[in-house]
Amino acid sequence: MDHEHVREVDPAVADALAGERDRQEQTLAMIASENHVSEAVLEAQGSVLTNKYAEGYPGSRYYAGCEYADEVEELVIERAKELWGAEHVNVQPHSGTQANQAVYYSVLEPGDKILSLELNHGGHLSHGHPANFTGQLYDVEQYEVDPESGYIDYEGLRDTAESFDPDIIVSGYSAYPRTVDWEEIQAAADAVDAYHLADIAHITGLVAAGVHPSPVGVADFVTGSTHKTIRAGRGGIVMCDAEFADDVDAAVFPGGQGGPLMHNVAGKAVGFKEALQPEFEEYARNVVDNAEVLAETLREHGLSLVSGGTDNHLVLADLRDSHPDLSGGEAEDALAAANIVLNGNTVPGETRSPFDPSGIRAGTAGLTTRGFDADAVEEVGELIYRVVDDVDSDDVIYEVGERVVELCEAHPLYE
Ligand code: DSN
Repeated sequence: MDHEHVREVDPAVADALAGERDRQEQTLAMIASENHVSEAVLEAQGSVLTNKYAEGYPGSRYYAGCEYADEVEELVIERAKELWGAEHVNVQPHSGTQANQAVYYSVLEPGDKILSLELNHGGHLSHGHPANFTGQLYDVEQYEVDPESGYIDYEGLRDTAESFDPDIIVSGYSAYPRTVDWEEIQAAADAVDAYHLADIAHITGLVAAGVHPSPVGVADFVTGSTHKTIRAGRGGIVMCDAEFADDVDAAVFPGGQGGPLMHNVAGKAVGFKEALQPEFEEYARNVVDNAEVLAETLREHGLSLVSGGTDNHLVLADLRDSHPDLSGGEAEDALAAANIVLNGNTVPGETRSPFDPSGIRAGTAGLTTRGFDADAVEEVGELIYRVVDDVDSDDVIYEVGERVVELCEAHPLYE
């Protein structure tokens, strides 16, 4: 991975790529939506398939020369069906947001109604935020987490569904640390004759490995991204029952996208093959166990966690109780200076701005890929707390940063 060809043509970009590689090697990737793919996935994504236009679907393309593109796309579809058990899969969405876009486009008209979780409560921009096309094209109402427990307020969701009468209910979240009760949300959708979209972008790998219940076969549509807990490189995916297959396919192409990014589709093929190996289940279990260790360590130091802990790959700490004068943005900056990369995040009942929110969100998918075990994650939790508790101390940031580099060197990424 020395990018010698890039260096020959473009030293500035080669330097940036080398810098990014070093950054990833020497820092802890704890942004809950990030992970590290294998060199095999990197190779597939950097392959000659970037040259190929393959508008259409396997066996029915608009251009000649698609025999290898067909082969790859058919493999991804087959593997995705095996991983998640869906009747129909579209593997062409460029991202999770474009997978969601395809679902909306397949069954909604502009002005139709979406019921989704509020962004500050763990939702996602593409679920109806005013700054996103969904908030502008559709009529959006939102449900929340219970302010006391931090768990989805399923009763409130049902009540809002009854009064709002949505055309689609969106479940699946970006900053929700707990198991989702898909059946409960499906029942709320059934009661008002609405579709149900479960966006499992964050937990795609956990669902594939069976360490989180699956919404496939429960919700009408399931979307995901392929680069988070599933480690198959950048991209999105839509799964649905056979009855929606044609509409979803038409909504992806030609409805919302042109030619698929076939090199990314190849990355999905390789990543999904890796996820079908028995060791992936162990990986996913370790991700969840490590998140629990992280939650416990932060809790022991007195940090308030939204919902009190975690069932999945992420923890969300609300700093307002333990450190009322510290914003999530300040914590993020101090931690980044100490080589721990996570993000400031809004929390339920947010009182600051989204640009400088009250919480921090941390995930364990990347660390687990590097082989961090419970003891190492506990130490990382201690280091996070040291920085959060003393963001103005250059000495603490220096010492923690040095220790993080040692931990990273003991868990190399790309040999
Ligand atoms: N930006 C991603 C996240 O961090 O959750 C979701 O798209």
